[in-house]
Amino acid sequence: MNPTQVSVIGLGYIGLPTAAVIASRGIKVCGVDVSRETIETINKGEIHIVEPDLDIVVRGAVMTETLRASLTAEPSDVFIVAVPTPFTEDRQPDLSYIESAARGFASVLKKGDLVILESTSPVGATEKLCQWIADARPDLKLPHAHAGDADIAVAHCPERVLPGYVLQELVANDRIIGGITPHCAERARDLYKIFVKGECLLTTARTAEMAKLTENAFRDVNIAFANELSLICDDSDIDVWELIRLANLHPRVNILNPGPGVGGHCIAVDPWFIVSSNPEKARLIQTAREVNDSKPVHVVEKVAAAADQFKEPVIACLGLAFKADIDDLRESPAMEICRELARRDTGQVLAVEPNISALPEAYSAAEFELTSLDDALKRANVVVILVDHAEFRALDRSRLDQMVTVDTRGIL
Ligand code: SAJ
Repeated sequence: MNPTQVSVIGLGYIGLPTAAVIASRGIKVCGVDVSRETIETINKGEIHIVEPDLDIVVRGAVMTETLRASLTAEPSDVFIVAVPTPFTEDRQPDLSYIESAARGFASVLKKGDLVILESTSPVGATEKLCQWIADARPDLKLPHAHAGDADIAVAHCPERVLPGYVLQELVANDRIIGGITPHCAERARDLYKIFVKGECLLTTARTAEMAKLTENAFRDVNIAFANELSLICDDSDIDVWELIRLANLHPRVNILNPGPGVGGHCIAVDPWFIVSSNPEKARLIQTAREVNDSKPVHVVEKVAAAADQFKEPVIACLGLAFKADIDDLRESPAMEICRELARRDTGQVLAVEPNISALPEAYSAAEFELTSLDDALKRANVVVILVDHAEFRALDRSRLDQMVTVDTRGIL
């Protein structure tokens, strides 16, 4: 039987599309967020993030009154938690957003409800979530302590969608569903079956937590390999892009792309959750993180050397987002590089980011100018490709003829 109402806690890059897709299946969805601005935007049928086609789905769901956003949690049959899980300064997982989300909806929980944690989490976080709920609601039996006769079902179902393809992947991807008990996993599967066309694979909460971390650590290690190659090639006067193209012709070799570093809120963060839980054994995973984190410094040095050729260097940095065709600046190496170039006084730094109209507040003190592609190309003598956005891939190469270029994405 379909739930009467689903609540999605956290209306960011994962929560909002999830809420909208469930609402598009005719189920009433209450989206909960701590930001009044986000709530007001969504309730107008608009969105606060860039994700292809999401605006259409949200507008449709709000107009048909299946989706509503609110600052406070309401009674529902299902609560999906999709809040951030950053790390602290010493690279330990920070679960405070999950804890405060749990305290926020615990008061409206009733017997028979299902709670799903979608946020990427270190192993053991779903059990902690159970305990936070139990602390707030001693009248309810949670499955970590009452396997046989729990009042609430709790499961971890990590999100696995790729920014830029979220709406397709939410429906098409297989889902790993880890229950605190097998019954919890079955309850969560019934929910996902409403909108997921991929397979729903049931396991324990701990395995599901580790599976998500493993997927992102796998990608991080592979990108680190490509980034390490790019550093070696720079020293050996070899074109890394040509090298990788040739090596990838081998039937069992598939090297990823080097870049300016690894950004985003997932791959640059999640491997640390494995490292922090077992630093002695997670040696390769830690080294990969360090290789990828060191890449922006190498790019800055390369750009500084290029700028040195000019008396008055004007550096156009193309792209600020953490990857192509999105607006997300979180942990973006491009942003880090622009800021460092400006900080070092390497020259005048112009940044071009076609997916944003202004720098978000957190970056408003940045010492560089945000401008259009046309303006930047008119003024610059050094051009740095930091993101392979469609606008830059389509650039007429002859416009760069008179300039020194540093291409971190291999698009020129
Ligand atoms: N990058 C490279 N070279 C590559 C591929 C990526 O430098 O060959 C860089 C990107 O430019 C970006 C970073 O890595 O800065 C991460 O980009 P991504 O496209 O690899 O991944 P995300 O962070 O957008 O999404 C990942 C996905 N995980 C995997 O592919 C294993 C996605 O499926 C997850 O849902 C998401 O993390 C998440 O939320 O965890």
